[in-house]
Amino acid sequence: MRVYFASDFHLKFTRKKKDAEQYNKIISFLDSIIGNADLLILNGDIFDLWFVWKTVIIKGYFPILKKMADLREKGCRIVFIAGNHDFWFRDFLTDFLDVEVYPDNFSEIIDGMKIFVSHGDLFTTNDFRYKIFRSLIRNNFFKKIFELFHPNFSLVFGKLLSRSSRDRKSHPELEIKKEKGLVEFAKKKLKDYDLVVLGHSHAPKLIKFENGFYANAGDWVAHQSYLKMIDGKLELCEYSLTKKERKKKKY
Ligand SMILES: [Mn+2]
Repeated sequence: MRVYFASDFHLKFTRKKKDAEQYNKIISFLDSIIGNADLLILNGDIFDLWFVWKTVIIKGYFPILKKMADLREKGCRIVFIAGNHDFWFRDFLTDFLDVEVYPDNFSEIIDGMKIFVSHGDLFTTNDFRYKIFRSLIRNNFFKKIFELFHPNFSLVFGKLLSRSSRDRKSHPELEIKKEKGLVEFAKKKLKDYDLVVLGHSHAPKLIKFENGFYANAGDWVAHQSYLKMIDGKLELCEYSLTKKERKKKKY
């Protein structure tokens, strides 16, 4: 089976020029796996901010949603695991795009490998404040309030929340601590699994431990990294555009 893992695209809903290049690379990457992938696992923080109202979706995400639809049409199964920036799902991804959505983690046996995939924001450090913040913003009551306001207003507010979530990881010391937390968690999990894939740290990694592998698919902010598992064989890759693609229309 051909499995692709990617996380932390951090796609913005606004169309600024500086984001266009990143968007272009992501779309081109997804294009490149159409017809070559049996399963795509999107492991959180794909959207920098995700929200679906009862009747409204965010138009800035149309190109990637279209690409997901193309992948589905060509028979690629898509698994989407919530991150700390995208967790308010409602029905859109599942009912309109036929994507499987998991709020916390995903596990399955693929090509004889017992795999566990999670974004990882819960496993970084013993951050009690973050755990409270996380359960608060994932709460249905909070979601209902957010929904009451006009999208233009809610999204500005959401942007502030999303920024506060991102700023938490901007100190280098915290970054090291965070990565350490993920590795520690993965090591424990490897007692029961052959492969543990996390995201969140934005640091691409593939490490072989005694019991199995820990991998982090990295991000598409500082890298263009993804993890590939073809017939059970793992490879950490970096995507780059061809010259022709660079000239192509920007999204
Ligand atoms: Mn994250």
